[in-house]
Amino acid sequence: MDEVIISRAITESYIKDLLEAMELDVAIVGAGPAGITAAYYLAKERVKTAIFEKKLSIGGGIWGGGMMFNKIVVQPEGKEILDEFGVASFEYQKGYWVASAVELAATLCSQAVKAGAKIFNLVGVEDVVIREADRVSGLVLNWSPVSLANLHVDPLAIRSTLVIDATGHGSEVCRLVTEKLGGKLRTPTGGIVGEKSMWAEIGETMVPENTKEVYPGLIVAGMAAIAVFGSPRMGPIFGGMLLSGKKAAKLAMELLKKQS
Ligand code: 48F
Repeated sequence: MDEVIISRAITESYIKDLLEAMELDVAIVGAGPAGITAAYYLAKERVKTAIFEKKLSIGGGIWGGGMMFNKIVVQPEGKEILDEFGVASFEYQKGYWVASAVELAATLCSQAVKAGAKIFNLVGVEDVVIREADRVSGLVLNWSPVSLANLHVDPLAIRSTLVIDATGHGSEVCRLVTEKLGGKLRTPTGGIVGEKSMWAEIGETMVPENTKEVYPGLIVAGMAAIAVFGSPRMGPIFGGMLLSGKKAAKLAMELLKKQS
């Protein structure tokens, strides 16, 4: 085996994927449960999609389950998605299904990639590209070690018809739009309302409900949608995240159809 051939194989195939990802239908920011589920449903329908994840690992808050007990709970609607992905679960009590956080994270990731989604880990989104009518039209990317080491390195950009903010509690893309552009989101205040304290029942209902196009070209999903619309957090019940990812994909496909 030749070291240089190994190195060429890695760099050439990575660059090929990156070049392909420079013009996307849907760019997803954040590889938590909402982002990966959205990528899976989009890729399954042959929509050109990629996820940019700033961390080394894929799966966001799934791995830690509840307070590092690596199990997660879903409600019956969420259980249907677990079944679709082939994630094992058991009914703990009527309406409460338990699954392994490790199996969920690994399976979501595997199924999304097999469906055709590209995942770029260690890549942080530090800004958006903006076009006429203040439409989000792409992402500004940099290696996350660049920001961790506080290095002065300019980013690169990709174009995308739609962007999904699936960055979790920080709702980072929406925050960029409000703070940098002074953009008005389609929320009651026009800004990020801010996540409320825990109420699992309401929080779970509101995750898919809040999954909307919140600014032209920008859909918000998962915990980011809770923060943006000011709903309560729900803790380690994950069905709402999966349903939100599925809804974000459906909404993106409807918007893409309208544009074509
Ligand atoms: O936090 P995260 O898992 O978001 P989610 O999909 O799911 C929320 C649940 O995990 C949990 C919960 C369930 O009840 O409350 O919190 O809404 O995943 C978000 C991912 O986005 C990445 C971050 O590292 C994480 O993996 N991320 C955040 N900001 C950026 C980013 C950024 N600027 N660029 C790239 N990735």
